Amino acid sequence: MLSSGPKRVAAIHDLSGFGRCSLTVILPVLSAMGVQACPVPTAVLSTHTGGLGEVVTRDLTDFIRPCLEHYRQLELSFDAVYSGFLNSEDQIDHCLEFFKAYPDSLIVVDPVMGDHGKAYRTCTKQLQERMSELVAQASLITPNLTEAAILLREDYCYQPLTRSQARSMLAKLSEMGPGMVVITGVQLSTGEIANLGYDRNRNAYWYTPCDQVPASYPGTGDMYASVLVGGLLTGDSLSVAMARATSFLELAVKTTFSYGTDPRYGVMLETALSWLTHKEILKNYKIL
Ligand code: PXL
Repeated sequence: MLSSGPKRVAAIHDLSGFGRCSLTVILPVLSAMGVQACPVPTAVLSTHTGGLGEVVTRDLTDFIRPCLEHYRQLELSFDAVYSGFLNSEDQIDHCLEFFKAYPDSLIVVDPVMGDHGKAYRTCTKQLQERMSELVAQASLITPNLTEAAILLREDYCYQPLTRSQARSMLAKLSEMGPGMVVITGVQLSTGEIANLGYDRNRNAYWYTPCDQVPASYPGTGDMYASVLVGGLLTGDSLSVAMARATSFLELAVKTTFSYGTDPRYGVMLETALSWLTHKEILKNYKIL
């Protein structure tokens, strides 16, 4: 059978002009992987909110519903609907409408709420509480450890996780709805920092260890999740998509660190992007 062409994703995220996060990294990553990304911006910001001063913001809550209506009129289909940073509680309802409109698509929820044990200042308690409604509809979620704790209504764990604690956290998140769960940036008691994955259909647990540098960059979660989405839509299994995303982030982060740039400016996506056009299968995952 002839291919129907590139897969198409509706990407519901904010557009932060400077600082390399959200749509400014998600669009190039998906394009480089041969996937068509259609942005549905939730807000426009001058920069991300991670320490670059007073951010200029325009909320786009009232854009999402008419945007979906237009796509419906056009009878557009999407292979995936992928949500991330939301700017208001009402945007939860609008994402739910998007998900409902495309029941056969891969629903990916990156529950962007915080990092390093703390919620972002834009992420209200109400938004945190309602994020589980999106998670319940998702095929795949990609929280970091902070967001996983918020979703599970647990305290953030500063101690390294044992393998059985890691597996239990993945399984509990999966019980909230999604068949695939990936948790990023987890310190394991083996001494490794890793991304963890669970595929409920197969009852399989994976992890992909990664080298760390002593710096933290915004937008890495967005890059990681978009490589996962691109991989899954172009034939990767979950563990191979995780290996691809982890290797790419390692390359981008280590390259950036070597230049000693201001971490708030994000990772040098531009220098790393061409690596994503390689199609070889990666297998540097381990069984958790
Ligand atoms: O990368 C997550 C993210 C997305 N959007 C905005 C942010 C952040 C993280 O700081 O500030 C606006």
